[in-house]
Formats: sequence, C-alpha cells, structure tokens
Amino acid sequence: MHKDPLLPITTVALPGTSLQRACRLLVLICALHLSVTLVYYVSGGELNIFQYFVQNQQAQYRGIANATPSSVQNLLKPEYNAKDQEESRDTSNMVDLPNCPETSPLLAGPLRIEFSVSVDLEEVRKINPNVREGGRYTPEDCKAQQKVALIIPFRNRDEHLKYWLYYLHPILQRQQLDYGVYIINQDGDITFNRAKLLNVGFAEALKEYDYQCFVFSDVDLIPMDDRNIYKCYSQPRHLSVSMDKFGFGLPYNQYFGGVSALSKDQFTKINGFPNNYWGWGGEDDDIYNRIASRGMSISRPDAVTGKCRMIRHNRDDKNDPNPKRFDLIAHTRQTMNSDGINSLSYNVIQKEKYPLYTKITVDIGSPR
Ligand SMILES: [Mn+2]
Repeated sequence: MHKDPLLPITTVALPGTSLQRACRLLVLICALHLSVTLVYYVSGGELNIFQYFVQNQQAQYRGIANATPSSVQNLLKPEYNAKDQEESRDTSNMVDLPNCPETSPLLAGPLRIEFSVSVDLEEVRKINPNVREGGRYTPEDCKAQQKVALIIPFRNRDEHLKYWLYYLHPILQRQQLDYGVYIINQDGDITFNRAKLLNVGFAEALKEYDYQCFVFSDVDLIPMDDRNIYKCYSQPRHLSVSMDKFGFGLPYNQYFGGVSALSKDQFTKINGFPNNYWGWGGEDDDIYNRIASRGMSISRPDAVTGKCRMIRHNRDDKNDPNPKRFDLIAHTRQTMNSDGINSLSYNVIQKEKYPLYTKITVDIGSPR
C-alpha cells in the first residue's frame, strides 16, 4: 500500500525521464541547427571573399595567358593596330565566360547624387581598381552584353568631369558593361560645337575597340538611378528624361538632349550628327529629326528610373545660343545626307590616356 503511491510516481517518473531525454535531444538539435547556421553564415562570407580572390588571380593569369594569342589575332585583323593593347583584353576571346545576365544583379536602384564635396581623382582611381588605363572596364566574371563607348564633349569643365567620373565609373561597372570613357576636348577658343565633337568621339572610339554602342553624355549630367542602363536598345535611346533642371520631366516631347545612346547601326543610319551647329542649342533637335526621318522612334526609361541631376553652372564662354539653329533645324531632311559622319573632318591635336578616361583634344575648325 505504501509503495502503491510510489508506483504511479515511478511510472510518471519514467516518462518524465524520457521527456527529459526528448528535451535534451531537442536542445541538442537546436544547438546543432544554430551552429550549422552560424558556420554556413561565416563560411558563406569567407567563400565570397575567397571567390573574389580567385577571380582576381584568374584575371591576372588570364591577362598573361591571352597576351600572345590575341596579339596574333590583332595582327590578323587589318582594322586593328598591332600596338593596340585593347584587344588583348577582349572578352570575346574568352569562350569560357558566361554571358552577363539580362539584368545585372549588382544594381542598387536610386542613388544619392550631390555636388557639395569636391572630388579627388586619385581617390576615385583607388575605389575603382578594376578600371584600366584610358577609362576602360570589362566585367571579370561574365561576358558583357554590349561594348559601350561613352563620349563626352568637353572644354574647360574639369570640376564637372571629376564628379562625372566619381559617380559614373561605379555605376557603369555595376551595369556590367564593357566600356570606355572618351573625353573629346575642343581645342582653341572658337565657338563650341557639341555635335561635331560627338561625331569625332564616334570615329575615334572605333579606332580603339570594336564598340557597338555609343552613349553621348554632357559632362554635367549624373543619373540618379543605376537601373537607367547606359546601353543601346532596339531604338535610339534618350536617357536623361527626368532632369532636376526641368523639374524632373521633359522640357518637350521631342527633347533628345543631355544623354543619349545610339548603336553603331542607328548612328550610321542617320549619317551621324550634324557638324554645322556652332554655339548652344538646336543640334539635339537636329539629331531627333534625323532619327524620325529614318523611321526610328525614341526609346526612354520611365520618369523615375530616368531621374538625373545637372551640375549648376553659368553659360560657358564661346557657347552663346546659336541664332541660326531654327533655320538649320527646319532643313535637317535636306542637309543630313551630305552633312554628318560622311563629311566629318578634324585634326587630333593630342591623345592622352589617364587612369580614368581617354582625353582626345581636337581641332574641329571654325564656322564656315
Ligand atoms: Mn549643362
């Protein structure tokens, strides 16, 4: 009788012990799960670092390994200079690389763009270690979808150029483009001619590399969203569609100024840009007319993705509004076949390779 009340206790104690065991097991499983998660997390981070290291090593070896065969290929290609080092980095020679994805996984979306702190180019160079001399970049781990030349018409805007390089190099790399930056500097102090400088940029960039896409950008325009891809589309692309200067909208529907992108084919189809717009204004409307007259339309990002900032500045010297522009725009269709890339003439004064850009100083003559 005494032990009877103990019995149920014992019988209760027995499942109690198995409950304790179960609890211990549960705790053990939890601890195991936690530690596995922790180890995965930690090694996951290390794995990425390791992969990055390996990629860099591969990139170095790749450069050495490909030096000889691609140099031979250069000799076989009549259009490329044997001295031209560019081709030795051409990813098209690297059959093992997968194509970069349609949408880059590196994009960050909206960006904070401001011009309050001045930029040190040496710093910009340091934070962009993968940009090669002359402002060239090729993705290391995939084959870029497009080879893009960035053409910037230029004169005495070094401060603006620093901001452009500071902001654009990281953006263009995240966009996984195979790109080069060309600053086309108008020599002398005669009236500025933006469109002719852009033609020069097209011609000069093609002498260096097999570019298929050309992005023409003013030096003072910075995109506020890296999803605004600086590449070419099936129709000529207008990229600066939502400028702060115009209250984040288009000044008018046909506006094609600021930043635009044309493929080599699209550019050739319209005989390039006009050479006879001296001074400010009109040349972008002429380009629009050329595009429309060839049955093409303008492609644009939406107004949010297309937001961009312009660095505030005063009107430059020797870039007064061109009084002839309205008359010229009215006759694009008659003049475009004889005035354009087929009638372009200029003299290269100097070509300089800087770490972050190629600067080509040109004598483009003067108004007739
Ligand atoms: Mn401006």
